[in-house]
Amino acid sequence: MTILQKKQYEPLTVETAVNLTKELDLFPENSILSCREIGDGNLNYVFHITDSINEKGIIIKQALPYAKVVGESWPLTLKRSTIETNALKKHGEFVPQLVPEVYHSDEDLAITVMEDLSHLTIAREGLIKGQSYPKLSSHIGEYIARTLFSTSDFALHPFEKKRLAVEFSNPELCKITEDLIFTDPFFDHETNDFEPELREDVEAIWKNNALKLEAAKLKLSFITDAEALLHGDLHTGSIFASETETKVIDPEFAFYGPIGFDIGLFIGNLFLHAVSREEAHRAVIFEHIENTWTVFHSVFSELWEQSNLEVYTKVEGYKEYILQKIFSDTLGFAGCELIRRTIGLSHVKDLDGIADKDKRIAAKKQALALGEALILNRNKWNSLTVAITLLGEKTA
Ligand code: SR1
Ligand code: MG
Repeated sequence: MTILQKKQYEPLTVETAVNLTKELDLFPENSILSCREIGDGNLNYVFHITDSINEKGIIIKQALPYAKVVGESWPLTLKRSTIETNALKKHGEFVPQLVPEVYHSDEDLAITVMEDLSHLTIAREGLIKGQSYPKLSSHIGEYIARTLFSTSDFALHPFEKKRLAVEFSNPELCKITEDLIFTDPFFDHETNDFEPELREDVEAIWKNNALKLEAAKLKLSFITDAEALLHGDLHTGSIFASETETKVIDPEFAFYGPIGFDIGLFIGNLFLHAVSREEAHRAVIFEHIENTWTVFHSVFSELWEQSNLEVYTKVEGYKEYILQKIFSDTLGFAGCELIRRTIGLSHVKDLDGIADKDKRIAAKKQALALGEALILNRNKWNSLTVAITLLGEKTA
């Protein structure tokens, strides 16, 4: 196979992925390798290569030069593969236990070769099946706090922070977010996708100037607040989990942005999952939502106390001001995620998978109403309990 020598991009197949693995010497000589393409995301190929002799596996993720979800008419930079590799490595410096290990990467082939996580399940899939992940919110709260605090101006020398901000400049992927999360769902745009039964609610959003004004402010914050190296797409499909373990994958949208964006996306996806459940089975998800913020707040505060780089971290009231800004951003970004996953491009299985049409529409209406409330009240609400109460009682 010539792929490695030529270093010329071409999409891998199951055969060339195995050949590449052999060239890279990633398995012992006596290995018998097999390979499956298992990518079910919107953008990339994911090859799972296993060795039946030594019972080991690896993952090769390859970026395609277009968005798989739409097709070749939507070209997309291959540089996102390098961003993903480097973000996994950078975040791995702070939370090695919560991200996959990277074994190899190749910028020309747009591949990242990493740890096999097939003993875990994608959190979204597991939650839909009713699986409980007792550690999920504690792990994600810790992941967010450690990766974001440690890459912020509170922890880094300003030269290093700005060097990283340049390294992780990710305009094309950010543009997807700017369009699909912050713009298109709030206007009558061709990318939107919703059932006719939701048209009245959707048109009310398009006509709601107060809501659109807040969405505009959130979009501006996403574009301009270079606070920390975000994951950038932290939904429950970007997380592998078991009862005891959590691994965050897929940081191809990583860039320097507002800290509340990662928390908001995660919490927003938990809300999307909560509304897909019967009320009686929501309590465990509500606990995860509140616990995410509690753990984030506690670990971030602990790191803040230890920080000695930014002199203002010692000034009374500054930490509270920063955490209040992050909380308000979190609510707003969660609200945008609820709306875009319901009526924009790229839905979530939690809602689209509800077979009963009336129940599906009811859940989607609840997601839209909650999304609006989160955006509009983000500067008034000082806890997540108010948002949770909007969805009903906290029953078991
Ligand atoms: C065209 S990409 C659509 C969505 O998939 C990714 O996971 C991001 O969430 C993006 O917005
Ligand atoms: Mg992804």
